[in-house]
Amino acid sequence: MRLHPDNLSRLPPRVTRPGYDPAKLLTGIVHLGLGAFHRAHQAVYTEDALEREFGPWGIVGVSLRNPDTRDALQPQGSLYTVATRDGGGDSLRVVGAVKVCMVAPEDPPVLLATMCSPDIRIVSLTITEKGYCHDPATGRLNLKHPDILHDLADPGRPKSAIGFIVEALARRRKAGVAPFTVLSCDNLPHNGALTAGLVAAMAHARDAELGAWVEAEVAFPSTMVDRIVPATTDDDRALVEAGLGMADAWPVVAEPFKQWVIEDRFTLGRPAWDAVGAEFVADVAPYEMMKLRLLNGSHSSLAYLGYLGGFETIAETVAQPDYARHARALMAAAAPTVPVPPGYDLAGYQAQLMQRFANPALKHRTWQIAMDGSQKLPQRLLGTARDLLAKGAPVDRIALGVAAWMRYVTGVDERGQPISVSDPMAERLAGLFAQTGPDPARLGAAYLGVSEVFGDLGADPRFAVPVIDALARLYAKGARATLAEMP
Ligand code: CS2
Repeated sequence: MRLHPDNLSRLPPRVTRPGYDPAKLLTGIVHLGLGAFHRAHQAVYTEDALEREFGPWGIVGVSLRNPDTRDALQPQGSLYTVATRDGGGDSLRVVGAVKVCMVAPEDPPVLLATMCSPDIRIVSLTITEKGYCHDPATGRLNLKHPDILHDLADPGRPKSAIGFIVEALARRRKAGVAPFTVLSCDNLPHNGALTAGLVAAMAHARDAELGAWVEAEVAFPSTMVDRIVPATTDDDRALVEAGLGMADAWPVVAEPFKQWVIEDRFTLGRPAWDAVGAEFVADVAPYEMMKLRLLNGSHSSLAYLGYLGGFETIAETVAQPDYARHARALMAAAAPTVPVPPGYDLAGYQAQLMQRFANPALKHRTWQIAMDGSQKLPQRLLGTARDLLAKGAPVDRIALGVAAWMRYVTGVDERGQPISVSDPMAERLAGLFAQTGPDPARLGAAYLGVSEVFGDLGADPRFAVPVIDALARLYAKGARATLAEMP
């Protein structure tokens, strides 16, 4: 038996299921980036909101690259399970908020037509950092990005999320349909303003009037999103199947904690997310900075150092006292650079992060978090370093994380084995390593010269010296011993 709307009544009583009739759900949101994170985060908030206040807010979930999620969910009437996991076991919930699944490259015009429907009032995004096709150091649209070049040349069959949004907005404008609200839910600083800038830049590149209209008429609220959602494994599938008494081809597994902070600027309305725990604020910036620098900054640092030290998951990594000490010290160093959101106690926030990282039931792979570091470092670690330098404060903990990233992206681990580096700049970084070899001074200088990542920070000796020093220690002693010797 397979999870399906017709089989909902056969689920064991302890499995939560939609309290509304999924057949009656109409769609109002197009979500680009139908990954595990969206399904365990915004879709769950939307599910809660539908339970509280039913309305036409079903989600059209769109994969921008491969058909796997659609292939798994379509035979299930788009239903899937969220398994919430901590040491005490799993609680299972079948979610119905994703009403339809689509694969953008299979038929771009169909997705564009959907985005142009007046019923669609929000287009949300979890396309990961690299999906924005921007220059991570400056936040500007990369007009040389192949997908952006393609979408400018052939706007009716876009490839990039930005290309889809611009073309859909242009068509709505022409047809006199009010623009949807664009809601970025990625871990990028000022994600609303960043997305607004990218969409406007592409619109301007096509037509100055369209650009001006985007700037004047389209709302791009910023958000801070948080929930740890590791990639689903076959073991997860088996556990969920046992709990459901039927198969779910692609459940998602998440920690109990979740948080969503949103700016309330929705020109065509929104689900009752505020009634179900999302926090609406005038300015997301302090929340986002707190989360990016404390959670994601230590996540990335732990991921590179943990992987190099031979640890598979974050929980295993922080079970090592020297690694836990590093994460605490990194957060303590970064905290003074973070504006404290109203009502927050940053020390308490950091302690809670350590507990979340330690959740032994989550198999969150260091390799997964290590992905796309070239796109992540600027907002996770480099901004912190800049602010610390401006205060004259030491940057050694930040520098160690950056050096571990460098050591990692060479693609060779501490035992000389290959690392499968997944990063849009992987080839370029491997090419630089091929020129310098494992010489910390030359390698460090070459990587610090990658201006898309480091901007002008790479040329600042107050940063470059501790990074190269840390890289030398990582090469000489390895990650574990380097951490053990940190004061
Ligand atoms: C992680 C994030 O993969 C990563 O880079 O740092 O996905 C992290 O788990 C989430 O941002 C938590 O909200």
